[in-house]
Amino acid sequence: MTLSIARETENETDAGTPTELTVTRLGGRIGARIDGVRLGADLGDQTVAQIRQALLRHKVVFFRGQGHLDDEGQIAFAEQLGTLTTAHPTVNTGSAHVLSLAATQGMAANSWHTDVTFVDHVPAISILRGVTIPPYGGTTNWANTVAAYDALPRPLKSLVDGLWAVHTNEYDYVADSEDPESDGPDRDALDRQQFRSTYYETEHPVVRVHPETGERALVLGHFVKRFIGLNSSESTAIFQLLQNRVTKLENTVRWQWQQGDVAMWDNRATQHYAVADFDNHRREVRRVTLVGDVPVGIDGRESRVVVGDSDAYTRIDELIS
Ligand SMILES: O=C(O)CCC(=O)C(=O)O
Ligand SMILES: [Fe+2]
Repeated sequence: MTLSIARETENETDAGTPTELTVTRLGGRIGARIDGVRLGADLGDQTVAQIRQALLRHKVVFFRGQGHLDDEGQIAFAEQLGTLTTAHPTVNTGSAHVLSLAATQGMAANSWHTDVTFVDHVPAISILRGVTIPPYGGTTNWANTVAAYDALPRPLKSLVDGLWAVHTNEYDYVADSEDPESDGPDRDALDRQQFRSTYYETEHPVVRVHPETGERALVLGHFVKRFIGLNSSESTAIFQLLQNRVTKLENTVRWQWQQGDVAMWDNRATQHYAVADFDNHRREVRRVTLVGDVPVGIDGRESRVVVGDSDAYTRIDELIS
């Protein structure tokens, strides 16, 4: 099958015709805005292929003006790109597939992470819809973990190429908090308890080979507990060193949300961080995720579950039956 290539512009002067999908780069290493498409069901194979191609290339893509979408529309769009996971392995969202992240007092996602890396089938793609956007702040940042790997000097590549990490959902929310004493309003505390209600632990290679592009990406983020074979102080030092590489500003893009925006990221090639700088304003974004492959390291070895059965989350039973 031949795919028609989405027209790509380096700047916003080349707007294209209204019906034509255009991809406008937002930075040298990550991020593009896609215009000219109204998201929803029945986009057609060609449009879906163009969106996927832009996503694989730019790692995170943004769509403005999708305020017509409700949960069903978001799901219908997502299903054209893959199989939906359930909303979350542990958090009861009241919805089969949609995870609502609503906050008036900061949020739990203001720390660099890749979504749900504590299971083996790490989601491939996350699609986030801006429902209620505060008057200021509340931006989200993404970092390109393929570019971060590529930019490593040879000695650091040698270090990570054979390194494995243990990921768990026992993420320490107060570890990086500006005010750990006052952290944890009741609602948040409840969410965190639920987040950890079932314990998951999975070993992933620190460098995975992307199943669609063949690129090498770093698999890190805040669910990393330690590195296999290193003690905790060595783990902390190496983790910090590598995270500093991933989150270098040149490697990131920052999105200023408007209501009705949709952000879609390749969760196999990015980390992200939502900035909790919107005071007591309301902010709600809603997320769906698509089932991903089990990561594979450079030597062909697959990630390994240590604790927890996430088959219901990744709906593996339904996929193979
Ligand atoms: O609130 C946001 O912008 C992002 C939250 C997040 O980490 C996610 O949706 O996976
Ligand atoms: Fe996230």
